[in-house]
Amino acid sequence: MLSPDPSVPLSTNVHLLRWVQKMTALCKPDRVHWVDGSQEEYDLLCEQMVAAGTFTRLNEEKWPGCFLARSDASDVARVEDRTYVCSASKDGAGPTNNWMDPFEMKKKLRGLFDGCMKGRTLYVLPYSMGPLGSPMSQIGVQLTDSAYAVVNMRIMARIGKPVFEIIDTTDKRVVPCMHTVGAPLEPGQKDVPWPCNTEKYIVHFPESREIWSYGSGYGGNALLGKKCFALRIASAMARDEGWMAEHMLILGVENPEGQKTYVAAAFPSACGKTNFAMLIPPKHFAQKGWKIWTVGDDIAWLKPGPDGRLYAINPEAGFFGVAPGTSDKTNPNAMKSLRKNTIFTNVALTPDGGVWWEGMTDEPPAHAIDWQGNAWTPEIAKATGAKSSHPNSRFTAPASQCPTIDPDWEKPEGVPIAAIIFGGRRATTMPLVFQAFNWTSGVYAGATMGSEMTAAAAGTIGKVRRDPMAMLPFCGYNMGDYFRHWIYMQRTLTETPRVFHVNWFRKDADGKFLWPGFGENMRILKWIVDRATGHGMSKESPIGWVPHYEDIDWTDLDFPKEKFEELQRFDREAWRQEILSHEELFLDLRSHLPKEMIYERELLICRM
Ligand code: TSX
Ligand code: MN
Repeated sequence: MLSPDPSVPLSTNVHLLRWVQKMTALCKPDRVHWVDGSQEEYDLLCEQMVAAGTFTRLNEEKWPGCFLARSDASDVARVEDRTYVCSASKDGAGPTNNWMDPFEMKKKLRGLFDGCMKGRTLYVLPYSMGPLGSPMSQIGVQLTDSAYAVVNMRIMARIGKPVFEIIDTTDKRVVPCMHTVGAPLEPGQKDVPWPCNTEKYIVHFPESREIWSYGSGYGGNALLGKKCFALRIASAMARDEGWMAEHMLILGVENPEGQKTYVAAAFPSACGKTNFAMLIPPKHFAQKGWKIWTVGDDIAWLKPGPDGRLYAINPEAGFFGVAPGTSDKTNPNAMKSLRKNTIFTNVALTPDGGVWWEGMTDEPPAHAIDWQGNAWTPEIAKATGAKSSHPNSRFTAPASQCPTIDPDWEKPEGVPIAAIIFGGRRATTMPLVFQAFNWTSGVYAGATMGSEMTAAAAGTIGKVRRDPMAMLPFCGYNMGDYFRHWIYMQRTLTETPRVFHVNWFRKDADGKFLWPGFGENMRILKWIVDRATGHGMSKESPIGWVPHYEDIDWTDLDFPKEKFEELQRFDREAWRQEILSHEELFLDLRSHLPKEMIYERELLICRM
């Protein structure tokens, strides 16, 4: 039940109470609201946002419990150039992070936060990343003036009273998270539907384990449990404590005998990570009894278990997925997950009170209201190129609504990981699949992974953007030290996961995709699981173990051997270039690069 007076503290922890008091004095909100996490509270906040024009309630019959939010046109994505890792030394953050002296930054932030919540409500939002009470979970408390952040966090994390109880009854450390949209209201000033500030700061203090976010209400800038905590702060905690915080999906592959093998996979953006996490096996596999179970689609926390294997939890409770391109064809399980109790941001509104986005259906609606609130028709789109939905528009949906959610997805000890998959979007060079020779060569494969830029500025198309382990924007410390931590993890494990690299996006000479992808990826996944469990066959190549044509189950797919050989072809000239560009990455990271990375590169050169 919702408390009649939400200003009454829901915790007795003196440190928490003192901090809230101090931050309230700094931010000067009109009201303080302790978030209990109840359905009534959620409904009330959504109702208030409907009244304020932030939310539109969707058609209750077709989209029960769903809302649409339109953000300010300038507040639509993470802001990497405004994201800081403020470790004690610049070296600690490394060359791939923005850095400022922590004392200077604190001073700057205190100035910005002084009076930043005038006219607004300060919400005290406690959350657990990971299942409540799991030994692998972590607790944060976000102070925010954004009701949008509160209701999204209720889907993405475990929040409210049970978390206050953990804070009050255990000595678990709490990560303090400050968030404001940076738009105080003068007395009598009318609010806008999406308040934000043109000045933005997303700041992490990895030593004191704090997050301060100023000026944005969108996604990763505002839902501080996700990228800020579960990746940037958690990666620094993990380094210190001997575990790993990774930008990875987790899925379980169940074979016809009922045995489940779990894999974790890291891909750069625009590779279809959410689609892969919810993969639907081809008919023949399904009929034989193969099943894919989803544990998570974005973040994995991995820790050595008592048996010396690596165990993973999904620290999140929902999916914050990119809407455009999601359809009953590309990802039916995502579509079923978002049919109810979902918050949509920056997609189009249809006349019947539903939502639509590019790629949702073959046939666009005849009329819609676009993400900026303007009339949109397919004719206007044809003439002007106007998109109905922002390319970074999102759905926030409860993971529990996914038809393939793994029965063990909230197991406190996590699930054992047998294989780690890296990948990228590469038109050339990279084969469909290879298995690294060992843990260290697998770390090398992850460290050097990348994607080709698709629609970037002129001249950059086809250029590989390196994104080590898909962590470039999310590592809370020096990337060179991060590679060392990966290598070091082997010492704490009696069984390391096998490491693989995949590329669903290799093209032929005519620029056509060689591989059908999507559900057909199951065939590759089966080989990966066969290899990781010690059954599958393979042959040696200069870059790793690769399947023979016969090692893949091709039932019901007309995929000739010649085409497979083209997909897997080792192009010596292309690999020369590839290895040279690895050196470019290593030059940037040279001061902290572990020598194993240099040795692996030398070995690769020798095998060529
Ligand atoms: O998500 C994708 N996956 C992984 C699925 C489990 N996508 C979409 C990427 C954008 C987010 C893919 N696109 C995949 C893929 O495996 N492969 C491709 C490339 C591709 C696109 C269209 C076709 C084939 C390949 N169409 C036909 O073959 C008809
Ligand atoms: Mn992500």
